[in-house]
Amino acid sequence: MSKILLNIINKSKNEGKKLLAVLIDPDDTTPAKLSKLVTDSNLAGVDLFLVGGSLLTEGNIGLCIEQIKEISDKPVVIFPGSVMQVHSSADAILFLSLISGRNPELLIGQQVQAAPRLKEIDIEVLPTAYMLVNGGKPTTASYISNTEPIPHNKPTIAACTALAGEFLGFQLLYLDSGSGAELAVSVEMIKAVRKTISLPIIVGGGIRTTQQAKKTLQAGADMIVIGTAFEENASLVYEIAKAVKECSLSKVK
Ligand code: 1GP
Repeated sequence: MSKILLNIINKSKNEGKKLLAVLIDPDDTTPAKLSKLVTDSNLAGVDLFLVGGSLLTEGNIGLCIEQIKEISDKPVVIFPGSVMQVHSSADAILFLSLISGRNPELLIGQQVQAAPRLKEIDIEVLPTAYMLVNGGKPTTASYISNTEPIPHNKPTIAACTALAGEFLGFQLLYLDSGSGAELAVSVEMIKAVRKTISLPIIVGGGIRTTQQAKKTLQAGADMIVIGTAFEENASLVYEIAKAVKECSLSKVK
């Protein structure tokens, strides 16, 4: 299996180039909204698209990926809420294990079911240690996963969990306070995790402003993921993408 995207992410991290991912939940979009967001994202210079959701009801992930690919040549990566979201039209999948939780189904159960299908369709598999962090209110992710998120003000728990993920051999670490979180992952928590591990760190959940995006990247995130704020206002992608580039430049200097 290829490692194209993983190599790009690692190279970006080593060069201090920060990345912006736009999250699209197939349930929360329409063809017209998606077309605008993908077009704006392309023009703004985002790095990749994530597609998926903790719970999909009406949205069709396959159609959504295909529509993105008609407009953009940026990588499209599945961010799966369950094994049902595996789809062959994507470039890659975040192969998540929910290591902040103690639900065996999301630590290894779904992965066993997905593995033979992933081998068959041959998309890039990105082994990702996924950690849910309390974002101030229950999110679909915390409810559906039936797990307790890491308390918002416990950076040490996050750092120890992340280190265990690195020792277990995951290639990426994703700190997420859940879609639409009131509180984004704190600067203190990101710094503690950054100090402890050397894996690329992805941070998402509740990032709505340029300032928050910058704070998150300056604290040590290598990639940020934004969904809700762009669903509400696609044009925001221009200023956030600019801020991400500025953070990259300041790191390179
Ligand atoms: C959720 O990290 C993502 O899993 C993005 O969250 O929708 O709050 O931007 P938002």
